[in-house]
Amino acid sequence: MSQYRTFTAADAVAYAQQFGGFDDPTMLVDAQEVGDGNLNLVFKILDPQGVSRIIVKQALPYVRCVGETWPLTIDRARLEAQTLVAHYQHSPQHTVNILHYDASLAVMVMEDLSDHRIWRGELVRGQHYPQATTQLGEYLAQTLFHTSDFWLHPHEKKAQVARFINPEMCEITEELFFNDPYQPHARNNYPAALEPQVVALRSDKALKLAVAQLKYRFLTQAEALLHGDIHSGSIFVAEGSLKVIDAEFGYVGPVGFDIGTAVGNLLLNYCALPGHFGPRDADSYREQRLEDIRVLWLTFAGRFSALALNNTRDSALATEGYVAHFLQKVWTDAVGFCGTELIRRTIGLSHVADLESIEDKEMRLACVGAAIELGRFLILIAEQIDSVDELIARVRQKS
Ligand code: SR1
Ligand code: MG
Repeated sequence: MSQYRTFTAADAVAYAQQFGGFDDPTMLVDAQEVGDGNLNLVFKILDPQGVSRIIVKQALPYVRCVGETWPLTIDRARLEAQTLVAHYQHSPQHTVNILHYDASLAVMVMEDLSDHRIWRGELVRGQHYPQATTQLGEYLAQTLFHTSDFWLHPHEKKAQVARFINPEMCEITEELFFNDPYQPHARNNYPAALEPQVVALRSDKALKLAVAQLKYRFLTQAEALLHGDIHSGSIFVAEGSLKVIDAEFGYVGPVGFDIGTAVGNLLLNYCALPGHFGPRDADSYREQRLEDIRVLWLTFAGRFSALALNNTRDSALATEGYVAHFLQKVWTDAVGFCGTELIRRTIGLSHVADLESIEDKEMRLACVGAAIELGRFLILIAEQIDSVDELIARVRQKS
């Protein structure tokens, strides 16, 4: 921490010149700060033609979207870099390449993805990337399998748990996902017109019991090295390509959390689509989103299962039927966690552009209300939804 200073654009250029791995570092001449997330500084490092060549990212010692009143560990930069490096080992096609990181400056240098676009923006514009969900399912299967007890030696697995202990970032998730939306809290943020719906959530005992069970799993189930925040804003897409970024919430937790977050963000988009395309024209986009969810889960489950059936070294875990049993539990968790993502992104601190960018106020209200209701419904019936087709049928029935 002693060395830490907040980078200026000039610092970022100098750092990229030193650690960017360019034969001629003098070609890096300028920097543009483009961070639009909740937490960090992100600099595009430009050549003399103004073309972005490489990225320098630095963790600020506080939550950027709130300010210095909410201090936050800069060790998250180390955790982010190490999680991405670990994931890159298992899924190089779909993980951003970290070229260098320095824990004391909380800074990392990574490949430039300017030829890609953030998936969330594309989903909002109705742009379909046919391979994105297969690629995301593949990324999740490779990274989660190879960091789980199905693959790692038990000593290695426990060393991994220790290396990725991430208490401050986990605390954010623990509070924003599982506590804030279900109680009055200054961080909550929702339209006054939805107060009756929010009050109803707070007094729904069955819902709060189900959320408590999900939180307990998030707190205790050290299953695999999660990305920890795999929403559509943490994913870049281009034609035929998908790259995951932003893993500062990485820790060893329940596999269903990553799946549920990914599915939850597709469902947030599903809920928002009528606000962008009108109720009737939204139908075909919405069907596409449901198909995305189907492909995502089936790709993940199929690949994870094949990897586990062929590569599990532990004889007990290799018992016939255990992988299928494990994946069934992952699925149930995922449906529940997905519900909590829908609720925390509508009632809690951190919202999504899918809903926020709906121009018509009444329509926006209707879409946000539908997302809250769908989230509540999924948390309550997660145990009864035993397949992705059942999930899709229930979502259609609800909307
Ligand atoms: C205080 S951080 C709020 C949210 O932003 C990040 O992207 C995570 O999703 C976190 O929950
Ligand atoms: Mg992020």
